[in-house]
Amino acid sequence: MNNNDTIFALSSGHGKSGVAVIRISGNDLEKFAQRLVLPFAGEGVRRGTPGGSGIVPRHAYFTNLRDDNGEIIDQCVVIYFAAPHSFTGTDIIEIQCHGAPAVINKIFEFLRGHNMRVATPGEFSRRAFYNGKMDLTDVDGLVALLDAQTDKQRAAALRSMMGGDGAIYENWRDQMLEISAYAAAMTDYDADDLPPNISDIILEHIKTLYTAVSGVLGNYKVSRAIMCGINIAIVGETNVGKSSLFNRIVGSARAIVSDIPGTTRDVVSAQMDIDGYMVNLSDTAGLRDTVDFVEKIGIERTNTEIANADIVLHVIDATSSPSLAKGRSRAVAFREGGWRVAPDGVVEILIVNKSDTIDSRDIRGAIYVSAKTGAGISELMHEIRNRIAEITNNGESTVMINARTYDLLMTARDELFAALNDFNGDYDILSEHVRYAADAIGKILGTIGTAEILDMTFSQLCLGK
Ligand SMILES: Nc1nc2c(ncn2[C@@H]2O[C@H](COP(=O)(O)OP(=O)(O)O)[C@@H](O)[C@H]2O)c(=O)[nH]1
Ligand SMILES: [Mg+2]
Repeated sequence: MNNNDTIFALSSGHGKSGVAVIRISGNDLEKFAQRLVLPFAGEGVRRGTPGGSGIVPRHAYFTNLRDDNGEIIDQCVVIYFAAPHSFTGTDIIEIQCHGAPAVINKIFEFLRGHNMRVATPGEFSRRAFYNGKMDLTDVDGLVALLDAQTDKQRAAALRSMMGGDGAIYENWRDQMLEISAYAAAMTDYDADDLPPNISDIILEHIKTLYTAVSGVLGNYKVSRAIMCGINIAIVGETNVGKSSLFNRIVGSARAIVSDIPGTTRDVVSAQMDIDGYMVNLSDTAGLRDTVDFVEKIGIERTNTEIANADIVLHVIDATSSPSLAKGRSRAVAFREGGWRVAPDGVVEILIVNKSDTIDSRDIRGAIYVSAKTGAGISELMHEIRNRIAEITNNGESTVMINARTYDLLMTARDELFAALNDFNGDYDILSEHVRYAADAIGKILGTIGTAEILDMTFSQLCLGK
């Protein structure tokens, strides 16, 4: 891969569409851009050439795009972006053509004939990164934005892509480097020549940074819930109506509904958008003692689902007295351990299903629904919405954290902790710890980077990005 190559890619989606966008990135594209829009003999550029002979950057030219034999390939809009004012920081030409595969292929063939090659996935962003147009948190944001399915995902990704997260990290890193350098320099001075409370000042500053890093790490669960989705598992004994409830909630018949106990042996899940949040709802195998091998696997999976759940919908059967008794004692346990939060911290909503068959509503804190008639479902949805709002801090914006940044933040936090905790008057050691913390933050930004991290980040991008 050569950074001086002229590369091109289809930046819009594949398949038939009204308009397709082909992007070209290279070092000196002005002449070629002119070649695309300037008139052939006897033919003016149809619109938009504001006098003069040179091509005007960032100006939309409507043109008959011709191949080298003078044949018209398509009518296109061509825009030229001069370096460094482009997405990649290189010269860029954007061709907006009709979105037919035949047109796109023909333009590709034409570009290849001009010594250009197809870009690898993420190569445009890689150039933007190397040219200082984006840091790695911006690229992470872009990756997440292209994957965004819900409004909250879009908003969080966009903030990261537009440099919101990068600015926070940049600020921390600058402070850390400054402290580290200052501490290192102190060993050159006599204690008498330094301000008397200098160690307090430095330690206080490190403590502030430690608190800030810890705070962002504390939001990891929120960030994960927004970006990966909130996991909601429907659990309960067999035949209580879990699959029926799942179908009610999803609004489509994706789960198997039957009155033979143990029908739902595997985990069935659906993704939904609730208030802009991505929700992964899963229907699980009923929890009961069984000798059936396949069902046992299903139950094991159910337990995994519960372990990964942010919210558990615990379903009780109104037609079964043992089930109701269980619900009653569960409700009491909740009230003792904190309202509707199970002892292990997972939010649990207690649901009495088949309420169409009974009149009493005596389990305090339970939501009575009927998957059959739909009664109580809107109340349940309201409850789910409230719990989601709690889990996500009401959608308050937080730094977007992924697995990569999480590990590096942990390293930074641990180094700052060590700097504070191990301090025995040796400023060299303190300086080292803070320096390592700064390096970890530098890796988040990509200021300090290994080829593997870069490859992993950019390879998540599609062609044309
Ligand atoms: N009367 C009544 N029957 C229900 C209701 N929900 C489910 N059922 C019935 O209960 C049986 C078990 O339902 P299913 O959803 O397969 O339960 P699961 O084993 O917990 O997934 C089926 O015969 C359903 O028709 C309900 O709200 N009211
Ligand atoms: Mg089922």
